[in-house]
Amino acid sequence: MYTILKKMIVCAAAAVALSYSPGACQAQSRPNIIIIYTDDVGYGDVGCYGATGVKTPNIDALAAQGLRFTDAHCTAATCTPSRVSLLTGSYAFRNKAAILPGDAPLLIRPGTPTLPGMLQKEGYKTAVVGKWHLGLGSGNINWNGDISPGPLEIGFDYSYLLPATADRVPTVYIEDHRMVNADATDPLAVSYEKKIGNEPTGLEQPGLLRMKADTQHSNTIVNGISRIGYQTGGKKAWWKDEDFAMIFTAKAKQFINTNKDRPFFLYFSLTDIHVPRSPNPAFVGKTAMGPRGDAIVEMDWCVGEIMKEIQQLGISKNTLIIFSSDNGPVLNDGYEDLAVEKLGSHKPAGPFRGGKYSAFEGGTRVPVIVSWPGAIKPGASEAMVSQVDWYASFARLVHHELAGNEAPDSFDMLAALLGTSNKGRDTMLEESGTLAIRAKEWKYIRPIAQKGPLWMKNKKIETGFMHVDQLYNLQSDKGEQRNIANEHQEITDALKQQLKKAKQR
Ligand code: NG6
Ligand code: CA
Repeated sequence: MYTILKKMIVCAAAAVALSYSPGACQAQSRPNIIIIYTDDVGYGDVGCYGATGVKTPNIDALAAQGLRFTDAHCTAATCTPSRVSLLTGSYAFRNKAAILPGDAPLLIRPGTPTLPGMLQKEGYKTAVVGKWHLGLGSGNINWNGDISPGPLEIGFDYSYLLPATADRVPTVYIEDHRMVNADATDPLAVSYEKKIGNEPTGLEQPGLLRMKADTQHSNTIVNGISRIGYQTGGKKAWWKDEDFAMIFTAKAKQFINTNKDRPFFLYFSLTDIHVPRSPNPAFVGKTAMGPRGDAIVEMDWCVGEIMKEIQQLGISKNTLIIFSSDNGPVLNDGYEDLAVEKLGSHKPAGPFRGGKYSAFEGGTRVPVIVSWPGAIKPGASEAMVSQVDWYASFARLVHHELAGNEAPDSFDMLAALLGTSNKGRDTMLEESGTLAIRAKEWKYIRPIAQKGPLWMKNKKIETGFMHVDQLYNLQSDKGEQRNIANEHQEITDALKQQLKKAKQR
């Protein structure tokens, strides 16, 4: 009874939002869903969020036809944890998810409820194209054989992946269970422990490099760029970084095209603007900010291509696109590519303090734009929303009732995401090297055991990690400049307790 009632309410709400007749609700309220998930794009890196050093006309157009969120967050200040939360509706610290090496086993084990799996059950065709960074296989992976379990075992019907990060081996594409362009006579091997094979490394032969790198990024050289980790063999499969945007966009478009007549879910996970930044020649020199700025232009192009495809196929009104990023911005993340020198007055984190890796807002406050022409009234929203809620919100959208063990940290925020309500979360956790909790205008950052590092010297990022309590009022102090934990001891204590409770749940 409750389920039927809930469905009727959802249907009525959707009908109001969509101006569709209730009879048409079932079909129309199950739009295609495309998540465009960018890598390391900061709040201030996008035109409609105030970027000054680069133009992003396509993303701005998406925002102009949709809803632009000003207090939206990924769950963590680094990639793997944010992705775990997005795909499982669970905070990543619950299973200690951290940045993975390129040969790590699949982190989300088969059987775990996932967002794509839920949509698949509800009749959606599902795909992931682009950066994965959630591990593959079960340990000791044979890159030349069946690479499994992977996305296909946790809810995706199709996958075309960059397995970890652009700066980590293996530097090959994986399509479904197979390495693309595998060559039986030249098998690929990967190691994160020691050098294998005879390929030159950045440390040994810096003269072969087109970008200087730090020690961690100075292992096997691929395409003139040294990476984290060692690999040998499989040479026909090695990627060229300049092709990423074209290849991933083509694969994404192909999937959209094939599935245009049925509900589909595409997790389009761009590697832009993560290091090493090596955009296609079509975008080189498009900004005065060097490769980092040009990578933003490339990323914006990818968004435009997807929008164009949707329009040309005539499925705009039945397609919800949600654009965001997996963590805050970073300039030098291991390579010298002039990101620091050519920044000018551009502010990658916008008005917020810190960036990638930080407990400050710059770590997790990211652009979030939701577009669904005809269903969402264009505008901006101040609702506090988190990517961990996309699971439960999309479940509501497709009338899926969550089981007890499904998406445990995910709240239904569909009304906020569609703009029919301004109400976001009451509280929300932000994960970095520590944990923070937000409640309305307040933010409490939990102390770390040891002093510092407050400042990541090589990256010039303020981590926000302190050995004392931190409390900020984001309404009067957006930039988290004044720690008022001692002045407001009762709020500090209350938030500390709430954080503890949320963590234990
Ligand atoms: C870090 C790398 C950094 C980047 C990051 C992952 C070092 C010193 N730094 O460990 O360059 O690859 O991992 O970025 O190795 S993320 O966006 O995928 O989280
Ligand atoms: Ca990232």
